[in-house]
Amino acid sequence: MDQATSKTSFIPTLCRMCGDRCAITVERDSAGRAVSVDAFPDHPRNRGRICNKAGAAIDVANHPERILKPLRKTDVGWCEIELQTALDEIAERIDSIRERHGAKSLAVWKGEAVGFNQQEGYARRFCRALGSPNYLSNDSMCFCGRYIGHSLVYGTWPQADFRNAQCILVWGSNPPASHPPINHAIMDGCANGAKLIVVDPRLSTIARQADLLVAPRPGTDGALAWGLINTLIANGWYDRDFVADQTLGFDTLADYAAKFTPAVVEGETGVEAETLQAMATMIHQAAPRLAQYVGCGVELYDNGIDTIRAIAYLIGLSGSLDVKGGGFLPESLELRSLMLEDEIPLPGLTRVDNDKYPVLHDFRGETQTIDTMNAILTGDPYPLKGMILTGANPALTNPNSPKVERALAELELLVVRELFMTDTAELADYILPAASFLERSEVFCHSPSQTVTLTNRAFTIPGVQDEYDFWHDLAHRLGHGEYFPWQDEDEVNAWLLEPTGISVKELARHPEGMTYKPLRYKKWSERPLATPSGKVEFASEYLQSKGHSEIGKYRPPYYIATPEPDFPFVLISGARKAVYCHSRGRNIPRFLDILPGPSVELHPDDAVHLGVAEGDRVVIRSRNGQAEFPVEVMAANEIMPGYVQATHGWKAAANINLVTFDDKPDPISGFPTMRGVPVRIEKV
Ligand SMILES: Nc1nc2c(c(=O)[nH]1)N[C@H]1C(S)=C(S)[C@@H](COP(=O)(O)OP(=O)(O)OC[C@H]3O[C@@H](n4cnc5c(=O)[nH]c(N)nc54)[C@H](O)[C@@H]3O)O[C@H]1N2
Ligand SMILES: Nc1nc2c(c(=O)[nH]1)N[C@H]1C(S)=C(S)[C@@H](COP(=O)(O)OP(=O)(O)OC[C@H]3O[C@@H](n4cnc5c(=O)[nH]c(N)nc54)[C@H](O)[C@@H]3O)O[C@H]1N2
Ligand code: SF4
Ligand SMILES: [Mo]
Repeated sequence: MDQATSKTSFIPTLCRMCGDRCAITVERDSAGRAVSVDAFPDHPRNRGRICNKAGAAIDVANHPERILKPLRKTDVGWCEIELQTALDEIAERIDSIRERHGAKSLAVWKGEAVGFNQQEGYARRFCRALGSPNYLSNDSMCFCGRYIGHSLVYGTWPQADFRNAQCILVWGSNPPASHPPINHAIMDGCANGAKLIVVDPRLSTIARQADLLVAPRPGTDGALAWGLINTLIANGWYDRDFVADQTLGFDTLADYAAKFTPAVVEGETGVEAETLQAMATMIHQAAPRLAQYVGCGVELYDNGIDTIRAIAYLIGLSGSLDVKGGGFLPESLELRSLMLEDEIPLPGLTRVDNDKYPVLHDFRGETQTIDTMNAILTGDPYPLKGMILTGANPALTNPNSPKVERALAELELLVVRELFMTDTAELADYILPAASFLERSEVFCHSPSQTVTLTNRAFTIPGVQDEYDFWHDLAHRLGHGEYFPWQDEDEVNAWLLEPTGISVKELARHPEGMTYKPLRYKKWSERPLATPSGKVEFASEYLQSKGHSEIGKYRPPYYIATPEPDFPFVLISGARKAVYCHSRGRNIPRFLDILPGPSVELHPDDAVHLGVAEGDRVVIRSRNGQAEFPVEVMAANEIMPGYVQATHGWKAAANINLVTFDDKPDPISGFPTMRGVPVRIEKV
């Protein structure tokens, strides 16, 4: 590491061991090495608290297995090459593919680990500059479902104002493991008097804290949400003025909801009438101070978007849109955009997913990764030949891993930017050493608090490029230098900030973040929402025009609609644990101390029937494939009989995505069925 100084220094920045971006301080020793991480005392995101993953940023940065030299695959294995040579060769091969197959035959894939906004912006910008419509990301199965589901109704995703709420309603999320700062906000809200309702088929950590725990059968939350809508409307427990003035489609909503009587809801979800009534009563009593949060627990079913739409309606009905303690509509900072969507519109270019998901494309401008795998293998609708992938490990994280591996191996050119040798990197033609988040500097907006913060580079390693330097150098080699005119990320930061009136210098003086706009509520009374009509759209003509139902109707999830008798159990995959992020961190000793290995969670009755005890190995088999896990026998109230849970990200036989499949997607977003997978459990 360079930047050696004579003394120890402390660099404030934002953590990115997960996406939550808590404010931290990194201690750098006199040799320029990052040696410890502590909480930055005063930032609205985390208010001086960090989780047990943050400290491991140091272990990642200084890890002995880090890739520090570019690697080229040869017949006899990996061979180290110079960075400039690697970039020259990659550029030549991209050029050759582009000449033979056109720019659209190239794709860029950005994963969860590099983050969103600015880092995503570089990847998107490069892809556009190249002239390809095929920008791919982990958002093919994360976040977009919730973003689209809410945006269809409100124009954006309202942010739950937990601390000022009177009722907090959490669906399919376990923030103590997945979003510690959100958990702190929820706990603060509860300490301030809010009641907490958690909807989760498992007794998760947050579910244990709930005043009311609601456990529907997995994938049936839509029916529960419609039951609530029906109860609220039937009792007159909704905000009539808000509904009359600000919404469209209430009658359609009310007509459809009427079907969801308590008996129908119970039949579909298993949630009893009294629980439904208690939930509706708590929502009514708290309204409009209802802070609702939807996690990725409901997103990865084949009915995900419509479920999320149905849940989202509760914000409008309770009149909690953009009120204190409700669903806040953040205002953004007018940063410049890196996207190049206006400059390079790419008219007439079909995406390699055959434009199958126009709603995903309209809202997110990305190609569905699931269909991209098929396109690579079949050449339909056209051949995809080259890919640059950064910050992702889809060989473990996308469903149907064997197919993902086959597809990525089929590419004529795969370039992977990585810190470590991963299952995906193994498939590459070139692996380029990537900077960790401590080696980058970017402008970051935290929208719920409307603050902007500059992240600071804690150190750099010679020869290890940050994301910007990489895209810059490659773009210049390919004749697109005009789109990457800035020398480094510091210059990008200045350019992005220019229209805002906030300078980099000023921002650097405020590691606690600068408020860019004071929080204001009920902005819908002054200006239209970002929906086509400017109103809250309970019914969406736009969605109807794309061939979908105008309201978020309930469809039972795949495993209920299409039972597979040979696979009597139902797998819910991916519940987050307090350490690890997806496939990351399995080489970090302090994480392995906390959670040494994978497990599949089983109900005790199921364990008895299967004749297995704690620690026994079982095979989890679906019609797609199989994985092998040690058993974790849960308490009877922790998981429903007949359902099993296994977290993703483990390698080899414990990769649960050997079991998940990719052929039953949500029809609106293309999100795969990562939960609600029919499986069989067999003792090894
Ligand atoms: N430590 C750690 N933190 C992370 C991550 C990580 O890998 N590790 N990943 C990050 C990322 S990218 C994401 S997207 C978030 C995701 O984090 P969350 O949004 O919190 O989602 P999950 O942890 O996947 O699932 C939360 C809960 O959903 C429940 N669930 C499953 N099916 C259903 C259902 O049908 N209905 C309901 N109501 N609940 C259901 C599960 O039982 C589980 O308890 O976490 C982020 N934070
Ligand atoms: N079965 C199942 N599968 C799931 C899920 C589930 O719930 N169930 N959840 C899904 C969700 S929500 C998501 S978001 C995806 C995430 O899936 P991915 O986007 O594949 O994320 P990771 O597995 O974290 O892979 C990130 C890779 O980037 C590398 N890396 C770390 N830091 C950096 C960096 O700074 N720069 C670069 N260039 N690389 C870096 C890491 O070493 C790691 O190999 O997984 C999904 N997969
Ligand atoms: S929750 Fe933990 S890992 Fe995530 S950003 Fe905050 S401190 Fe880092
Ligand atoms: Mo995610």
